[in-house]
Amino acid sequence: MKKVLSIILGGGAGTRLYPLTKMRAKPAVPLGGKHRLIDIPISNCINSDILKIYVLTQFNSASLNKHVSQSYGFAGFQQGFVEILAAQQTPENQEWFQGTADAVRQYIWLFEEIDDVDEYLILSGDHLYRMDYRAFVQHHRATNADITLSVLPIDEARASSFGLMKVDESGRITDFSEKPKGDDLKHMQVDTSSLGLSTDEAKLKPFIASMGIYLFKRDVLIDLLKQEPKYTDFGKEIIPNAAKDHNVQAYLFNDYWEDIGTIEAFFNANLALVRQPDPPFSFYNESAPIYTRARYLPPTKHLNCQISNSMISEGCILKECEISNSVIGIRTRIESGCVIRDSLLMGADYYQPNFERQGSRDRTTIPLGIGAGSEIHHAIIDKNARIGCNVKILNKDHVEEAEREDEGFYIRSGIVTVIRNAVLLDDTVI
Ligand code: ADQ
Ligand code: ADP
Repeated sequence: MKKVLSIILGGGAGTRLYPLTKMRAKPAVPLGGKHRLIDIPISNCINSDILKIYVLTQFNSASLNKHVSQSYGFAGFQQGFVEILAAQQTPENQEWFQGTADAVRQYIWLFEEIDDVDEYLILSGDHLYRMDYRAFVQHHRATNADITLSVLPIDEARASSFGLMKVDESGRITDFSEKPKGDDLKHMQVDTSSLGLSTDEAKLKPFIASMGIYLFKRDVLIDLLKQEPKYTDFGKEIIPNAAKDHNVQAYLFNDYWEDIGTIEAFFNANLALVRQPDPPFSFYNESAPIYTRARYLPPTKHLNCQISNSMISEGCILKECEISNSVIGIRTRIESGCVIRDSLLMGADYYQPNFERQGSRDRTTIPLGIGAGSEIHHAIIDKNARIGCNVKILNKDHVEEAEREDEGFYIRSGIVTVIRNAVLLDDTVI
């Protein structure tokens, strides 16, 4: 695995996860209470012995740099590194990354310079899954592939959001179509029992989808990016064209994998962590842990709370509240009489001194956390939010989409998302 260099696509404009990406790069979006999105692919790499890792991001953010430098020092890992590469303007290039392939192309001069690399592993920064890339790399080498895609069978309802393909008996991809619709979608339907699915499973999932995870032979990636400078995207251009005249192989990954690049998918994946009895993804796996920054936070205090089916991160102070089916992030403070249901609270980046929490209450002095008597249902509360007393976040009018940035929140797919650092005054009702 020493000969594999990993390149993580950390995000474009970040519109689909907005407003979580309002004040941070996408890889720094908090996940599951104490992690961040970028911890997933980096941990999968480390657990697969792939220790040379670059993260490409459209813009740099203090929280991303701090998180990566403080989490992945790699003192104990020989020759390993995790480095962030942000899009930058140069005399030759006046533009930001135009797409996934363009992002890689703009730094190809750097990737070429890394000695002793046989393959480039391209990963996405917004997927939730646990994968041992070693089996994937071995499959690529065994089939002498130019490119290998990690793939999974998928149902018709979701098929058109993915790159779909046809494969021959040898596993070679003979046709690839990026997010086809209508007749083009029908044309990509296949018998997935050839992948080893049972007849019933194959009926339910008659499409083979790309997970957006690619392994390239070193020279193949360099040549493809240099030959066609106008190809800016892997899924739209590079992969479909390469499938015509290269050995592009499919590697089946039949396990939990979720693209969590939209608010709805992100929210559902977070809440799925507390699903009973079998959550589809678990952070509780000692053989392949998901790493993050060590923060040395104190344990959480529960003062007469009723908590069910929830994950409570470290360093919280929870007073006489009711929490169910929720994920509660680090340093969250919840005051008396609150009810939190089916929600994701991201917590806070810092503690507020007690003298600041007390005293007269106006817009600027509402303390961090959730004020007494508040009720939150089916919502995301981003970090450092200050929710007043008796606030109700229920989406009472069943709004699907709303942009109320000046009032501190968005509604996307019916999920209220309170923006980072937002202040909601006492008695606000959403
Ligand atoms: P999408 O996920 O729709 O489809 P895209 O939006 O290009 O593809 O994103 C792929 C990854 O690259 C994401 O992690 C994204 O954040 C990141 N990214 C996008 N633009 C970037 C940029 N300019 N700079 C850095 N990173 C960027 C892709 C494939 C499909 C496949 C799905 C699986 O194209 O074929 O089925 O992934 O989710
Ligand atoms: P995390 O534990 O989530 O990784 P950090 O400690 O990295 O959080 O802090 C995240 C952000 O919060 C940083 O940008 C940091 O500067 C900011 N921050 C930390 N302490 C304070 C504070 N007391 N007031 C305002 N911002 C703070």
